[in-house]
Amino acid sequence: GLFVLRPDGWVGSALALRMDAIGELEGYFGSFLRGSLESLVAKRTIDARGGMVMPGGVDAHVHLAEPALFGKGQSADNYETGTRSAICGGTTTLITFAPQRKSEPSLLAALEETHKRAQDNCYTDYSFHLICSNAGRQAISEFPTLRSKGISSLKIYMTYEALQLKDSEILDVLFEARKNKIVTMIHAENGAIIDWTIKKLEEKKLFDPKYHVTSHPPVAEIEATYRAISLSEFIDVPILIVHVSSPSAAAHISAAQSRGLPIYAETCPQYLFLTRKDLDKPGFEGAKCVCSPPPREGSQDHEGIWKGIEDGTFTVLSSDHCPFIYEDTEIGKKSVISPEYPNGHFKYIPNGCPGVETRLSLALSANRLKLQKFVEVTSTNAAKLYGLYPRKGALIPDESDADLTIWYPDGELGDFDLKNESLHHNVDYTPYEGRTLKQWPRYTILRGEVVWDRDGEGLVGAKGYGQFLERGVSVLKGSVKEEWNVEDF
Ligand code: DUC
Ligand code: ZN
Ligand code: ZN
Ligand code: ZN
Repeated sequence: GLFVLRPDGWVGSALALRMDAIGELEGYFGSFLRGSLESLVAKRTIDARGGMVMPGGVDAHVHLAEPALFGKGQSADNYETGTRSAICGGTTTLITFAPQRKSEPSLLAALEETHKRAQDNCYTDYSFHLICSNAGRQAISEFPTLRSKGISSLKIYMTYEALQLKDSEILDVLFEARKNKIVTMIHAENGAIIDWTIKKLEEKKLFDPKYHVTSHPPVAEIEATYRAISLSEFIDVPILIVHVSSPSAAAHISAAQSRGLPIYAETCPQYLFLTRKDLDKPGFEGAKCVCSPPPREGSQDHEGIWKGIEDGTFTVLSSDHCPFIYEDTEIGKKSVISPEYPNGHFKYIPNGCPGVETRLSLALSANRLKLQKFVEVTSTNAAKLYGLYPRKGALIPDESDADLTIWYPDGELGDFDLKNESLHHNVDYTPYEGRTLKQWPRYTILRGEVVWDRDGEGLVGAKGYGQFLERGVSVLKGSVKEEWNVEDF
């Protein structure tokens, strides 16, 4: 559809717009649109004078309909409910995971299975990162085929029995990823430190949810982050460290970047807004905020992560939406409660928090980032790193889809308290219940269609409108390597 815009406000799908940076927008409208509007014929006009218009959010870390691999439990959101939740919060593109089981040698099989789950069910556009947990010969030999099917990224784990790769297997993956221009995402926590600490806590009969934090100490993340950087440097290949929670881990990343290495990093709202105290609640309540890595100590850690976003250490701010129903005693977080463990046992609590719908609003309401930086880390950079740019993450004439999020200017909406009942995921809680927000998207637009109209009917998108996106290679500087001199290996 064609939209029309008014000066100082808005953007239309068929129009030429260049906007990596919201900061450029006002000037742009001023010079480009003024005077040219009258000639446009539109199906619909939205007056967004004074509003903030941004490319739709790109959330590159979302778990939907995955089998239980991080503890017990089962994903609360499928492709329908997860993508629905996303558009209501201003996100128009998701990159979710296609998980390979250790017992399954093929990555392509995992890809096909995941396609079936998503097909015709999505409200957002979408793609997949393959989770590689069996890095045997077959999986490795499939990298070129993955590329031909539009997949240009993988995730691997340095922890979790069901997923963990040995360092030698990580090298196998990185070596082949380099040849195929694939970006490897790494869950960097030292599995042995975690397992050892869990054993010690169990010996002392310490099972409450808060011990999840004790069992995932910062040093586990710091050590694994440094090791991942070393392995990447050895192979000379780009990696992205996912869900970084600890400023000391971020310091290793920043030092590596200063040496010119293609090390990218991601953080998530839980590391900006939650602390270990959110897990230290009476009874089982703390289970709501069990995720890995866990929320850290307090405001100093939050400050360190915000600074890392501001100074460019972090490339992307993703949700790591990994949803589990709290009250469900069969497959939800409460499935780990038993007569033996009346407050549950932390090691069985499924790891993950919901957050695909609240990511943009939380970050924008914090009023901390320059708008340009906000757009970069929540949309543009993910599109660039994962091969979706400039179709996504930007508004460039003839090249970008008309994916937009429109916000009221600061203060116009007034403060309001976040309530789970206003969200659209299939989860019975949000870790951010009761938090005061200042921003919520007024409209979300996907390929020229309004899919979220906050002050109108709310959700107006259609299930199945979302399309699978074939991705190319990263366009971030230094992230695609030239051929090696083969004698080097
Ligand atoms: N890692 C994730 O990326 N998501 C949820 C749990 C985990 O450990
Ligand atoms: Zn992870
Ligand atoms: Zn994890
Ligand atoms: Zn995750």
